[in-house]
Amino acid sequence: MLDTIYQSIIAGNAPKAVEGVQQALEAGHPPGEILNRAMIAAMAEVGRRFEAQECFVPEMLIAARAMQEGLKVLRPHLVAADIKPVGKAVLGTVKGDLHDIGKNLVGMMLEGTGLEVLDLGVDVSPEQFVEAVQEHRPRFVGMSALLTTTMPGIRATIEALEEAGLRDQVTVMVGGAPVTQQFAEEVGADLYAPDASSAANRAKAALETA
Ligand code: B1M
Repeated sequence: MLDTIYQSIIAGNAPKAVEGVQQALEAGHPPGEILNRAMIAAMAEVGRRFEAQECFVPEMLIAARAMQEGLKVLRPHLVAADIKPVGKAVLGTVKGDLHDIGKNLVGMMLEGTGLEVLDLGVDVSPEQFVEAVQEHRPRFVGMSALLTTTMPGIRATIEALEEAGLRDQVTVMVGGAPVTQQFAEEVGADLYAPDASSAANRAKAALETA
């Protein structure tokens, strides 16, 4: 069953991926297992094939769409429904970067900790992050970058928050495939997380020590 989801995502077959997720949930597979063992594993395989030039951008795009459709079904099962917001998080993929699958997962997992997540989407400029912080006064600002060329957007956003006098009021969390703990420290982020579940755990820990 998990293999059906895995193969459907790689093949970019969204209806079959959705059906697979529904069936796996009905069969009692834990949502985290469906996510990690079938869905994230499929995207990792798509990435490997792309690197090996065994598939190209269109295939990557339809695989991503199948993953997103499957995630819509899985989402309510990943997010605990009855948790009241313990604070707000503004989240976005940095300027010039259109990758949002990982960011969306991080958003869902943060919601699972009880945070209210304000998702600014993709291609978010430093100015848009600053405006959102001014408007919503969140506890966390989360930035995702998937391209080495867009990683400088994280530093630029932290600098823009400093210039606006907002840096001390927020906990900045960063992540994305090319982002590392070392990079996070270099640009002055508060938290780095390698994946969505550790993003949630680190946000939770930060809330508990506040
Ligand atoms: Co793109 N792409 N892509 N792509 N793409 C990568 C990132 C790449 C590594 C593929 C490769 O070459 N092997 C490569 C980047 C190389 C580099 O910079 N080093 C690449 C490239 C080159 C490109 C284009 C330039 C291709 C082109 O047009 N020639 C182009 C750029 C477009 C742009 O953004 N301006 C492009 C386009 C695309 C698509 C649009 C086709 C599609 C994105 C669709 C979408 O997101 N809606 C796409 C995809 C799907 C990928 C790969 C295959 C998969 C990314 C993904 O969704 N992974 C990717 C290869 C790979 O990563 N192996 C690749 C699954 C997701 C669950 O993982 O996003 O890493 P990830 O998120 C994780 C963690 O990183 C972390 O938690 C998440 C969940 O566990 N995390 C955070 C993420 N954000 C976080 C934030 C946090 C904390 C943790 O705190 C706030």
